Amino acid sequence: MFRPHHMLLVKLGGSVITDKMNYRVLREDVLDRLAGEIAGSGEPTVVVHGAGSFGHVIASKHGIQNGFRDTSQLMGAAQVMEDVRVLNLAVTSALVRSGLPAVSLPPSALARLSEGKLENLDVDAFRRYLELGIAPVTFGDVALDVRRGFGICSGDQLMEVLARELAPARIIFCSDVDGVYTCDPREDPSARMLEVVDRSALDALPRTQRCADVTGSIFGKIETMLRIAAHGGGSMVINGLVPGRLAAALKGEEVVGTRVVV
Ligand code: IP8
Repeated sequence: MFRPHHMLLVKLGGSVITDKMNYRVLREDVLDRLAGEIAGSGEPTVVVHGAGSFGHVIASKHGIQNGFRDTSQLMGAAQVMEDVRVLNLAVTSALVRSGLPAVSLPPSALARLSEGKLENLDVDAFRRYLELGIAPVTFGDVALDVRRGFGICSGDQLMEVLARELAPARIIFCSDVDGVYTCDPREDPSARMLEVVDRSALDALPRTQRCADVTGSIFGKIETMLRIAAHGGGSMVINGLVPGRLAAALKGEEVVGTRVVV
């Protein structure tokens, strides 16, 4: 039975489940392990995943995030929708193989944007599948935009709306690093991980990071997490590449990572 206060909300970042450097390359071993950790929690869960190399390159090449301008974008939009569906099927299948009944709920069909902002999502469908004991799986996708024709609905926008509407007990973002750092740990060895980030800690971070994503940098992600926290949902960024960390975080154990609080 669906008990909202036990419900878990997990984002599998595109950088964790895909090889971000190579178009449409899945990290199958990582995905299978994370699916097992999610299935092992035994609690009702909504899974959101990013697009990684299945979405960002082609979306950016065709400017899908800026809306419909001309027909030359249409094949690009269709290609991105196809590619993220391929990724989504891999995620959903991995969950089902791990013993968790799961269903795909694609934003291209169930969401409406307005000027790039997620305004409308069929949250009732998520609730009803959860009540049945089937885990909804949604993802960064192309979606209809009532002002711009189409746009990009990111996994983080979905996290924000689902966190607000479903009030999960735990909200976990899986990244490919341990948490939020003072600067990019891959480029600067003096980078320090922050255990807690609030508004003032975010404002103190140097804004130097480059970003290839059409949906924004780590700063945009933290802004989203701060809005989630303002609605009463503390969330955490953890490293999904470390075996067992997601499983422990889902159980509410103390794990290495960054908590985002108001
Ligand atoms: O990876 C972006 O979603 P994200 C979706 O969650 C596309 O930022 C299609 C680029």
